[in-house]
Amino acid sequence: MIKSKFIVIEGLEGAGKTNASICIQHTLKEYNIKNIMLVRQPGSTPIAEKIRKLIKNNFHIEDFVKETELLLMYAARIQLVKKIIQPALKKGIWVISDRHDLSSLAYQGGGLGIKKKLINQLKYLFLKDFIPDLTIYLDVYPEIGLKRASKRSKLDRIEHRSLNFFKKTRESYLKNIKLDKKTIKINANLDIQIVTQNIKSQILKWLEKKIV
Ligand code: Z5A
Repeated sequence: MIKSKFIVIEGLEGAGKTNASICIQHTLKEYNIKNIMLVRQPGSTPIAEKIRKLIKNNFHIEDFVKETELLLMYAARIQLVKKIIQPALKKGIWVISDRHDLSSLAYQGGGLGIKKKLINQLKYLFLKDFIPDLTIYLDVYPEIGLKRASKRSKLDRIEHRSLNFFKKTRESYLKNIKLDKKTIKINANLDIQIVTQNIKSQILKWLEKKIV
C-alpha cells in the first residue's frame, strides 16, 4: 500500500490538463488505487468556485490590481487545501489537482511581474511546507495552446492577455520547475496520443519508485 498522494497538473491553457487528469486517474486505477479525488484551481469548493467566476469573468467592472488577483488565487487555494485536500489525504484519498501554486508563480509572478519572494512568503504564511508529491508540467508553446483553447470555447479574462504575457508565463514555469525535483516535464506540443502515453509511462515509473 502506498500512502495517499497529492498530484498536480500544470501548464498553459490548451496544454491538455483535462486529458492528463483522466490519464493519471486511469493509470492509478490500473495500479489498484481507487480512492481518488479530482479538483481544480481556482475552484472546487462553493466559495472557491465563486472566486473562480470573479477572476475569470469580470472584464468590465474594473481592472484587477495584480496583487488583488494573486490574493484571490491564494484565497481560493487556501479554502480548497484546508477544507478539502488535506482532510482527503488524511482519509487515504489520492488527490489530483488541475493547477496549484506553481500557477501563481508562473501567471502572477512571471506574467504579471510580482516578485517570486513575495509569492513564496504568502504561500509559506498560510500553507507552510504543504507541497505536491508530484507535479506533471505539460509544456506547450503559447501559440499552440491558445489556438487549442480558442477552438474549445470563448476566451476568459486571463486568456485574453497578450501572447507576450503567456511567453513570460511559460518562461517562469520552465525556470521554476528546474529547481523542483518533484516535477516531471512532458512535451505537450506533440500528438495527444503520444502525450498521453508519455504521461502514463512517467506515472508508472514514479509509482514503481514509491513501492520499492
Ligand atoms: N490561474 C492563475 O493565473 N493563477 C493561479 O494561481 C491559478 C490559475 C490556480 C484557470 O482557468 C485560469 O486561472 C487560467 C490560469 C489562471 N487562466 N488562463 N488563462 P481554467 O482552469 O479554465 O483554464 P485552464 O487551466 O487554462 O484550462 P484549459 O484551457 O481548459 O486548459 P487545459 O485543461 O490544459 O486544456 P484542455 O481542455 O485539456 O485542452 C484544450 C483543447 O485542446 C481540447 O479541445 C483538447 O482536446 C485539445 N488538446 C489537448 N491536448 C492536445 C494535443 N496534444 N494535441 C491536440 N489537441 C489537444
